[in-house]
Amino acid sequence: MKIMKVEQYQLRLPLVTPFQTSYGVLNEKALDLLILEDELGNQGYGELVSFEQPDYIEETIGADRQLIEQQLVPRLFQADLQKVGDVWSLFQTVQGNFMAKSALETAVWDLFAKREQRSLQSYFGSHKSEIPVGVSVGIHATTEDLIAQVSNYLEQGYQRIKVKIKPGYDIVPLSAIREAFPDVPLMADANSAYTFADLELFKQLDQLNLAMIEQPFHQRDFVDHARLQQHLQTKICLDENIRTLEDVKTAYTLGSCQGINLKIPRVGGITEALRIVDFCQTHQLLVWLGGMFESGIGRALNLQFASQNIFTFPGDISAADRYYTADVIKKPAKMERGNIVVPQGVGLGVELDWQVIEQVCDQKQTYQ
Ligand code: OSB
Ligand code: MG
Repeated sequence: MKIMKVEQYQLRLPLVTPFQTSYGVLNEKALDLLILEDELGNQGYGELVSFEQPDYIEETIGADRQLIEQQLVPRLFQADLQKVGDVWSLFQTVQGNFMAKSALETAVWDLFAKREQRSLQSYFGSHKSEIPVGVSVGIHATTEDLIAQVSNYLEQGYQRIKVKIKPGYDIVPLSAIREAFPDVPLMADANSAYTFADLELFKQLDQLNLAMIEQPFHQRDFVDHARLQQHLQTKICLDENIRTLEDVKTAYTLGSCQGINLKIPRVGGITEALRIVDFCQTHQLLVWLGGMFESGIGRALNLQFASQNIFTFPGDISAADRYYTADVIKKPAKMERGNIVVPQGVGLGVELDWQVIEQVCDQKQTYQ
């Protein structure tokens, strides 16, 4: 397969409600839609999910756009892709920049699936038609607001609540939720905001019957996460730390965590994500699918990927209306009784909504 053309639409989607984490507040999400075209005129879709600020990880959407133009697209144009895994090898000479690679790599997977007239999930050997989902709840001004929001999500049917924490906003809001909802699968996500000096706080959180505590410490730390895990019954789950299979091996070997929040873009695409799933399966390490406030394109990918049997813990894959007022695809994802249906059809199984795309598009690039 030859890639003949790449179109990149730079979009801005306003959030339904601001999302606050230990990094700051997000009011709207910048994201790029990538459309790859092969020599037969098939199109594959990818989403560039990186943020404008280099806080979650070091990548930014600005730097990723440059890398896509200067390094990745030229490699794609030179290649003759025989099989879907070839694009992973093609990008191996570019270090890091996982989300940039993923935007193109996942679009190539969609292209192959469309050429071969099959769904993306068929490549993963999965047949599940719907998957259980949870919701990630941002930092709120008051505990009352937080409880009201959690209660609203639970009424909608979400099967698991994840709450963002930061120093000074942790044990009080989490205890309040636990008291109000004693049996709800509940977890906390610190987005790297603490250090081992906060051990006593984590021992308190350990009493709340949390499903997991996500990413308590620094994004490159494996050693202190391992020390912390030894003091806790609650599973530590790593997010920011995990960019490659090698990171998973390090975490597993050192005992830095007992769960992995796997995000396809954060590990550079589907091929690396599959390698990680395989390792987790072999070593019985809990893995579940996280999110990056994707639009309908990235969410369709997440739904296809999360339809594998290994994903039993509800992912951070919420309905489109939890994130945005309008989506870039027709038939945006809906949640019913805590589940979202995996899009059917070839490839990602989605149809673009050009009316919305044109409304929210700042700029378009074409490479050919
Ligand atoms: O840390 O998991 C995270 C969103 C953006 C960046 C990082 C994270 C998150 C979430 C929400 O927690 C995930 C989602 O619902 O898309
Ligand atoms: Mg996280």
